[in-house]
Amino acid sequence: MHILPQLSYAYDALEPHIDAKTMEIHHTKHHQTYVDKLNAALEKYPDFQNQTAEELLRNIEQVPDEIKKAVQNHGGGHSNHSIFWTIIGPADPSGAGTPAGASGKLVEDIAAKFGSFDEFTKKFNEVATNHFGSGWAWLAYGQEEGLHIHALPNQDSPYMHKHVPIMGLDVWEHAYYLKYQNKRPDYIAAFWNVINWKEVEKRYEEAVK
Ligand code: MN3
Repeated sequence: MHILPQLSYAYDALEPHIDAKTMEIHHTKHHQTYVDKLNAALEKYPDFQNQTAEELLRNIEQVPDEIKKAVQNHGGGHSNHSIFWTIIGPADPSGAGTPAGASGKLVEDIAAKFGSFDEFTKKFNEVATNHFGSGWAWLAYGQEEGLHIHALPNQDSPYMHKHVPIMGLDVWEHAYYLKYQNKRPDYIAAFWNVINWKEVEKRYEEAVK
């Protein structure tokens, strides 16, 4: 049984950047629905019930055809949101969570790959802004291409493409519409204030091991 993970902070902890109501609905309604529909899809397939969402997605070609699309959508939704809640969080008052305060491999490799941290944020914002319709913008790691930025539609997971999601931004309207309405770029700009860089860095270090 897949279960909804708890957040390590309150729904209002990301105010004013992401509002409490959006956080609550996003977590308790949207994410819960992905969890429920993933469990429902796996009901008749006990052999697949003990795999994590990440394992199911990494080996999506082994998932039976009858439930492949459901696992892609709802397993992807469960995995993506589970990551998202950990890579955002309340701002660290010491500044240690900001990229400026980070001295690790991720910041160095971002600069090496994208030219500078500013170039990286610019590229990420462009990809997130220009993605048409629902989906996610990802900073992902692949063994061949290293760090890269790309958007994926709907709840498609980087794991399905043999990439490790390092940092992602949900650009479905449900992630921002209450506060930002049609102004997706304002939501994207606000996102940079709530990134938990320690967690992002940890994910990258795990990925490159
Ligand atoms: Mn969402």
